[in-house]
Amino acid sequence: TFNGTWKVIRNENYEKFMEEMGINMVKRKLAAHDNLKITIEQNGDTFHVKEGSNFRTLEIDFTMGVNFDYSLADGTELSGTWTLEGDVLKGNFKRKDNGKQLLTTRIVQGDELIQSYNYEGVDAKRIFKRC
Ligand code: MYR
Repeated sequence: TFNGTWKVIRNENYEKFMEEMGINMVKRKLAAHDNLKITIEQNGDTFHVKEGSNFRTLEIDFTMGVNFDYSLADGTELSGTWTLEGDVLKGNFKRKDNGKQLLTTRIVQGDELIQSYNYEGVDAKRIFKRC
């Protein structure tokens, strides 16, 4: 279900979320239009994700339930896990700089992939369509 290439088509409350994350206004404006594209390849418990945006391209491998490190485009470092619960990918990450939790989920609904984010009580979504 998650497999394929997805491009972001809209955001919900993402600027507020980034503000809560401490990202300055100039970066927020750029990040809201980052043309994020992700390619997901799932093989059982392991995932290979290619990420491309106006900021960078990178590739990550992770296994369900196994801790890994990930850096945001602004350099903020996270560490945590993805787990699959039913049809929902649940990400439980922590910022390394302040120990605060960042929760995220991915779900495929129809022809959309919806990624939700929660940080310090602020929720946001990014909605992707297949390329
Ligand atoms: C992946 O599966 O794409 C790699 C791991 C993603 C980790 C968590 C993503 C949280 C992204 C938060 C964006 C915050 C921007 C302020």
